[in-house]
Amino acid sequence: MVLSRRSFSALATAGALGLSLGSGSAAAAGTAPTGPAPVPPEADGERHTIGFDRYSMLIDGRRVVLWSGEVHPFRLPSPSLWRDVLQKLRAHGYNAVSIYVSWNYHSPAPGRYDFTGVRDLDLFLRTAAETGLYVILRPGPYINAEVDAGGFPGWLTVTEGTARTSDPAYLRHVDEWLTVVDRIVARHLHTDGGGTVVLYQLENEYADHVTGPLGRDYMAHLYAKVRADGIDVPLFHNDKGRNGHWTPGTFDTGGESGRYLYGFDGYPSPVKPPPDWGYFGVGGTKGGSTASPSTPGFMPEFGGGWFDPWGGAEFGGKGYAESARTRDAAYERRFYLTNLANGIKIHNVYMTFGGTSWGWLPAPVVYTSYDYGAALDEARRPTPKLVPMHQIGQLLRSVPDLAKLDRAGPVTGTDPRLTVYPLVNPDTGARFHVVRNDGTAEVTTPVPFARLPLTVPALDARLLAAGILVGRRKLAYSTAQPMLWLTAGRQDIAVFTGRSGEHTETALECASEPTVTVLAGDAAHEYESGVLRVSARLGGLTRVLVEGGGSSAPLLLLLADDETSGRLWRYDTPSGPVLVRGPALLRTAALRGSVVELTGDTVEAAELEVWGPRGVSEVHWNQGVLRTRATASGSLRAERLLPGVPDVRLPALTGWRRCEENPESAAGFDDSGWRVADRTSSHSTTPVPAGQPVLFADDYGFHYGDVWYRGHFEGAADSVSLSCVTGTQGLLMAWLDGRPLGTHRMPVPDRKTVRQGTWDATVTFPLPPAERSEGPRVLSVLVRRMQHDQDGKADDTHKAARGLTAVTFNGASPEVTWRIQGETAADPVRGPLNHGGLHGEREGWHLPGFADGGWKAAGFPRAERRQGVVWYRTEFRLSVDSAVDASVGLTLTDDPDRAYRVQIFLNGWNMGQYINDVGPQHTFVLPNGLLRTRGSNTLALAVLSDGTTPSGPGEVELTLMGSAAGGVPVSVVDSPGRAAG
Ligand code: IPT
Repeated sequence: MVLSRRSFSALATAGALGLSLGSGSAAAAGTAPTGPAPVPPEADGERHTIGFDRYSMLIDGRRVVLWSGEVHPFRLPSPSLWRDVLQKLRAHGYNAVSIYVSWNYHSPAPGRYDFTGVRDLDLFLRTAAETGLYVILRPGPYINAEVDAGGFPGWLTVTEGTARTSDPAYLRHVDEWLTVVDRIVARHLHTDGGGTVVLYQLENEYADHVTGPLGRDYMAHLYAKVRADGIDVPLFHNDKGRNGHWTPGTFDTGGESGRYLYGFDGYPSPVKPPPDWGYFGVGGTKGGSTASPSTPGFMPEFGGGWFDPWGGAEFGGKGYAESARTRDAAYERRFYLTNLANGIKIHNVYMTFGGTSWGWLPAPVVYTSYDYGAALDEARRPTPKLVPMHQIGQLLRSVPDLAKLDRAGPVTGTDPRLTVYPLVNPDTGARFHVVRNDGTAEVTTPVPFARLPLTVPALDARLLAAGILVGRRKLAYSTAQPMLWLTAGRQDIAVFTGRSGEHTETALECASEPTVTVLAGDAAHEYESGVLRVSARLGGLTRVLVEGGGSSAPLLLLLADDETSGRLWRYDTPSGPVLVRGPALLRTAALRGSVVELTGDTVEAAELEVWGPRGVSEVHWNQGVLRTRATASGSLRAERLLPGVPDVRLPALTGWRRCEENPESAAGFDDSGWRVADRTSSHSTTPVPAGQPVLFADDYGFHYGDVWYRGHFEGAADSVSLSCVTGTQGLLMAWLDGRPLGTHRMPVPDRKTVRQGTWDATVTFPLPPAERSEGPRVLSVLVRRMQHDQDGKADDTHKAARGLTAVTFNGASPEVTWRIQGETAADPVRGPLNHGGLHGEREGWHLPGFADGGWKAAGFPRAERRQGVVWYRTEFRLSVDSAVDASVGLTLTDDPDRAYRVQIFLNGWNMGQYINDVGPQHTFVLPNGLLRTRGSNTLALAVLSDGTTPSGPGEVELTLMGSAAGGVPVSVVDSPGRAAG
């Protein structure tokens, strides 16, 4: 008989529990089976039911707690690296990934959609399925997400109709977008085994003031549209807080019920105690499930960090190290365990990998890095924040009792400084306590069931369990947090964790006295009245082997401190689970006969120890055969350490060549090919000034980056007043007949103004007396637009103008003909957000292969005073070992008083904007794939300086942000040069 992967695991599960389940009977009966979680999902071509009840999602009738991390494919423009990030999620215990799809990233113009190359959504969804992760899909149409216009395409900012309402003019565009997205998504739904998409979000944090008909009809329209497109998984919306907005029944779902979930987002302050939104499930009093009693607790976004604004510590921005510090590993334990205690069973951490808002993607409120202080940093490196995620994620996978919890009666006798949430699984009787310390002093407390007291460090939390199965035995209780259990060969293995140095007590029910061997570490044990108590001080890995005592199978008890637990990797293969200890990451494990083939990463030299199914006798690591020996723990252990990562040497950047631009400022520049700015009306929310043409760049099809204006007039004037709207950090610079008039920069926002500012200004430049005589004149203006505002409140704020808005001459009223020039057609490979309208960008100076032979050699640092734009280009070669995953960044540093900014192009890709006197970002990630780690690369820097100070660049160097031996194979991302572009 040939067993499919799924029926094999069902049988294995039934066997492990000593039950006699017929294959598939649990799913068929619609009951929720207990036992270890099923193997990770895959695109298996089989039908699956995806439902839910008030406790959790039910996939094929089986309870699943979704433990998800938010990742934005558009913030990692190198498709090979998607696999790296997704493998890191899976390895660390996540079973799902949540993604936004950003409309603007895929659509350069109405009716034009691109899902190829770095935009290959199909590939991302395939990779997620291959990695064994469920997918939560969030295609907007509005996403917010700190991206330009909250994800709306530039072209949508000039269309009629009120966005985010049922206005038919807007819905026409929305339908076009959803049609193309849904066509791809429909191939990856888990319902028919095409992929692993199990949930789909409509809109995003839709404002409460639109709960009237315009909003309700809009939501109903989206629901109907998505269903009509064949999306048959449950749909949901993310309420901005636990407000009870957009719960089932609040808008028309076409007569369907039970296929729409209520979800709400939470970004609580990390310096206050975690909020109780009330319990989802049975029991509990306030809030919680009262909003939506028949759907499970669902947080589509829970803050795992926070975004950082421009400006450095003295302004709003504190840098991402600060986001990671205030929402550290202990924050995760306190807040996420509280969420679980409140019945949240679909839990998505925003962000888990933040990535990079490259090009003109970032909304004005953020700079290029979107590191977010997330568990995986912008350079894809695991941070210590992954450890609690790993512990909790593995726990949810191993202990299905956690998927159905009711509040239990109160616990008495614990220290009142602790908050205790008692929970019980009504079917299995398993009990859990989430114990949290919101104080700044460590608390040691008696706990009712244990002999040893429990210590909870300051500002920390833990989960205690009693009555769960660990392999073929039952846990009476433990003061250490259970992490996982599995069966490997003839023995069961159970892992418990806690902080290093803690005294823990773990008690197992044993019908008779077992034989106990302490194989490693500091542990003592005693047996009394049917209970074996093992007390251990956590440090490294304590190993206790329990044999006999009424069970046929030995149990290896592993007590791991945090650091060690982060080096324990469970991987479920079709032939059974594998547990690996030692390396920095386990990516995959596969069994071929007696060989277990492992792939993964090391940073330092590391031990390797493997527990696998019966019959495994040989271990391969990253394709190499290891010599191993069998241990008393029932594992195979490599005789030698796995090597760490070899040194990675990066070259100095030399051979720079320099070229000045902005010919547009010169009187004689030929602008006859430019668009005449002669429109008289606009759909913008910014009023068109009386008697003046529309100057808003978007109205002429220029949506991103810099835009030039040339105003031709005759006659004398004393001064000119220029009004512009730019978004934070925008600027305007002007010339009259090639002579600089000056620059106006938006002030660096402070903490208060960063969000509310409209970032408009009017600046008056006196005209030089020599230029006041009659005669043809040209006023040239360059506006660095930052991006469009987001539309978080659904009041069309993304339609605020960008660019010049009005120009008034003083002392004369000449007739002016305005011509405008912004970006050229969207780059067919790099997409619409890659370049703006600088002369160099229009001429391809940023692209590889551009003939810069005529440019002059130049060295850094530089100190020249000039209003305008200067470009620098160089090439560099890398030869990073292909077995090394190096994370490389470009770092710019200079005297912070120098007023200039740099647009950074790597092989033609716009990797972000550096503002020397604003900050805080100095290092820009250059993702592998865009970066040729074995070959030649082109760097181009477009330096914009206002001429008030000497301008750099100062130091420009490559930085190694981290490295690991291992990684994933990386394909070079197509980076066409001038000829092909
Ligand atoms: C929530 C958005 O849904 C999400 O897109 C992102 O912008 C996030 O905030 C902040 O990074 S909105 C919520 C904070 C009101």
